[in-house]
Amino acid sequence: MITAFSDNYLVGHLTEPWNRAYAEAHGYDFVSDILSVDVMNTAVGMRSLQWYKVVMILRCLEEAKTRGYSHIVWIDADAVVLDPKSPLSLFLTDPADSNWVPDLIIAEDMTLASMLNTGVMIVRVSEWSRNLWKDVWTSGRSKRFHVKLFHEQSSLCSILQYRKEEGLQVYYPFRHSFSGGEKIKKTKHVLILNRDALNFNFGGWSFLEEKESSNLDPPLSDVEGHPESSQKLPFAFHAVGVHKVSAVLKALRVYNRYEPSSELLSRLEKEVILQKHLVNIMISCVSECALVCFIGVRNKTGY
Ligand SMILES: [Mn+2]
Repeated sequence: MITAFSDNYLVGHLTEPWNRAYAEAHGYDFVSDILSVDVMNTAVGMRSLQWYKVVMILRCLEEAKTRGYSHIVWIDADAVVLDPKSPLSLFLTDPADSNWVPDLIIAEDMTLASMLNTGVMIVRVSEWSRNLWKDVWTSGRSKRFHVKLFHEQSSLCSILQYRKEEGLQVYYPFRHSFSGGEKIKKTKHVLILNRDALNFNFGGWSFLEEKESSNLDPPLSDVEGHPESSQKLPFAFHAVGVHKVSAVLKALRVYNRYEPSSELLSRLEKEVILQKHLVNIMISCVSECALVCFIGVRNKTGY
C-alpha cells in the first residue's frame, strides 16, 4: 500500500499512521513518501504536485519485480480507511467472475466531473500496468493536465479512451452508477466499481464541523449520503473541498475511534482556523472578481 504527500501537508500526517496501521495489521507493506515540496517539485518537473502519484506508481511497479508484490494499492493522503477489518483481497477480483484478474481496480468519481477517481486504486503488477502508467506519464495527451484539473486523474481517463481500452466503449456515453449507469463496469483490463465501494465522501460532512463538538458520534442516518441500509462501510473516506482537516478528523473519530496525538491536534486546530479565514477571503475575492467582471462586461458591451 502506498501514499505520498509533502511534509507540510497536515492532512497527510493525520491519515498516514491510521492507514499504515491498517496495512500492517493485514500484513501489507506500507510505503509513504513524505517529502519536501522542493523534492517533489523536482520529481514532477513542470507539473502539479499531484503528478507525484504517477512517479511513485511507476517506481513501485519496477520495485515490485524484485519484491514479488502482486498488487500496489494507492491511497491519497486525504483518504482514510473506514473498514479496517476488510482485507484488500476482497477487491482484487470481480465477485461474479473470480477467474478474471483485472489490471486496474478503480471506482467511479464521486461526482460527474470525472469518469474515475484515482484517490484509492489497485494496480496489478503487470506489463499492461507498466505500459498504461508510462503512457499516462509520457503521452502528449496528458500535457493539458500537467497543471490543470484533475491532473493525473483526468489524464488516466483520457489515456484509457485514447488507447481504446477494449470494452470501455460499451459504456459510452459514460454514466455513473449514481446517475443510472451499471453498478459495476468491466473492460478487458479494468474493473470499475461503484463510487461507494472504494472511495466515498459523505456529502455534506465537511460542513458539519459546527455540530462536531456537540455530537462526536452521530447515528449514520445523520450523515448525508451514507448508504445507511448497507451493512458494509465503504473501504475509505476521501475528503474533498477546502475543509479536509475537519472532515478527515471526523471520519477517524466517528468511525475508527482514532484520536491523533495532542501535538498534531493543536497543529491541526491552527490549520482549521487558517482554512476558515482563507475560505472567507476566497469568498470575498470571488464576489469582488464577479463584480469586476460584471462591470467589465458592461463596459465592453457599452462600446
Ligand atoms: Mn485526494
